[in-house]
Amino acid sequence: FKVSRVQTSPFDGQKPGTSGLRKKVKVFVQPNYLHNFVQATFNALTAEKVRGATLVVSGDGRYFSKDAIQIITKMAAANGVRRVWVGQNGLLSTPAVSCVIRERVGPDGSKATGAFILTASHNPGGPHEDFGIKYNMENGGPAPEGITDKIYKNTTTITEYLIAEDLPDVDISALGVTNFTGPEGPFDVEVFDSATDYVKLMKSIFDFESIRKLLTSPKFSFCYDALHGVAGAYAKRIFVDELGAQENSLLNCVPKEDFGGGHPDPNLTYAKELVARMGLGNSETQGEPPEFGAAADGDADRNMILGKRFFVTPSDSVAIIAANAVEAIPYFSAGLKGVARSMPTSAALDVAAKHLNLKFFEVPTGWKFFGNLMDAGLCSICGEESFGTGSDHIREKDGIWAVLAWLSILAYKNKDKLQDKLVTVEDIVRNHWATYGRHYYTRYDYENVDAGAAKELMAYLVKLQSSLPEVNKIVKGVRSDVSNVVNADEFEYKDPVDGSISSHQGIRYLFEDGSRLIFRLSGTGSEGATIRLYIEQYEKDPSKTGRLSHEALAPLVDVALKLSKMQEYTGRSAPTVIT
Ligand code: VG1
Ligand code: CO
Repeated sequence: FKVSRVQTSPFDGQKPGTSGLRKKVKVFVQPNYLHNFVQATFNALTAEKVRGATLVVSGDGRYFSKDAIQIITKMAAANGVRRVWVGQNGLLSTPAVSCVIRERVGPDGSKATGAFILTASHNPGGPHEDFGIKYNMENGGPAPEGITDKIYKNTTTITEYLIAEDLPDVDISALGVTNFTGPEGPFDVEVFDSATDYVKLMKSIFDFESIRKLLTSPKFSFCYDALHGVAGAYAKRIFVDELGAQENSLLNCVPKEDFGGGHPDPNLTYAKELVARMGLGNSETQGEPPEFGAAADGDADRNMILGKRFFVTPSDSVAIIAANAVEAIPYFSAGLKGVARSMPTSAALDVAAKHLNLKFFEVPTGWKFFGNLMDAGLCSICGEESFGTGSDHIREKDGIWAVLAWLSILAYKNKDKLQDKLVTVEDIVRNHWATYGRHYYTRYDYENVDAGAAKELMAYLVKLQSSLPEVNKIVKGVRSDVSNVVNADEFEYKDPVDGSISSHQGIRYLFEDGSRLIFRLSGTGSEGATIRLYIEQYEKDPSKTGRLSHEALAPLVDVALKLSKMQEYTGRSAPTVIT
């Protein structure tokens, strides 16, 4: 093939957010739009590192992925990349990409140096919805801010990109290696099985035999909903073939370019079918719900864990996994190095870490900050309130890993006892609350708010936060039964490993009784602004941990809405989604 240099000019707004660049498909399909971002990334990595590299290119299979894979492959060839690895049909979950970078060895002994992941995660897909792209580094984790800032800077000054226009399209549905020759020598594209490496890694972490006993016991029943995301490419292999679950326990496990028209976000609002099956929500269920249910997002890095008629908050989930990991999961049997959560995630993990005498870290939202801690051997398990949970087995959050972690805990709690009464998901959570106290928790999302209005609201909160007497006057005026705000700030993080500083990571109002209100702007949307409001209240008294969450939190919700003048600024009387 030949290398062409194509003249181009910058596009506005190619700034990677919390997790890569996400835009409407109609934005991505503009001539040169994807090309500019990819070349800006190559330039940020430097030509020296790109030349000879082995790159993974795949994603959640959403609309435009197949075209994007061909474009990126041609650009990689032209930029001197040695080989490109593609999951069959372009499918690799985000955690599987991380696994492939870290674990896979090619037929010729090669190892990957990085990856383009093609996904907009939990955002809907299809010609009128979102596409996304992000770059992951040689440790398997998202590019750090130093790199994403460089990528963005490059997109604002770009004048040309390199592409091998005459390179034929590669058939990504067929396994195998295709060899090409360019001006600098050989270039290969290898299409490999999407699941093999990931399944192997899971089997090295968990005791599949004990999970299999649980899943095949007549006492237990199971349900998994992939919401037509890429998790479907792993679910049958792992849950049915390896672990013996019934085939009909899989819902929506055929990956689709538009996620079947749904919103591939595993929460109580969007995972409707699963929620109904589990006997939650208003819908009528047919028959007895399963004992355990779980769902994934589009790229399968998120998870929602449900028991029979019972919802586990993600903040509780990571705390419970951390508290039980050493006993229940072979990978952790030697002990945990430490645990970490993102700032808006509830303090349930903090309390568990204290009891267990573990190192603990609080990082900004987004997975990129956990990786440094893990690379430095400081953190084994981490999580976010946004249905993200994971460990140092890879450098991304991992939806199926979280399900296997829960199944391991259930298997452990029920070992030798499967003939008696089952210890359920709900039992495990209530026991945890009885030991550690409960963090009542909810998140309100105001999606697609006018960007200017959202900025004003945040600016107002930053200003207000500097005068605690004024804050407390408002708080007491709304609810006299809510405790005082004793601290407020804009969260800033200094990475303990490399010393880098990330500021403006959300506004915190911290109350005397441990309650917290947090406000931040989303960095993953593709249109307008999304305001997130996180509300948390700690209850230590075991006799008070069984309340309904929305009732327990009602006073704080009231305070949050008045304090932020939410309706005044946004014109919204209710959030778009409550999780
Ligand atoms: C959201 C979540 C954050 C998560 C990020 C990526 O970011 O709040 O916790 O890490 O999505 O998840 P934001 O900036 O919109 O609040 V995913 O599953 O999109 O890779
Ligand atoms: Co995701």
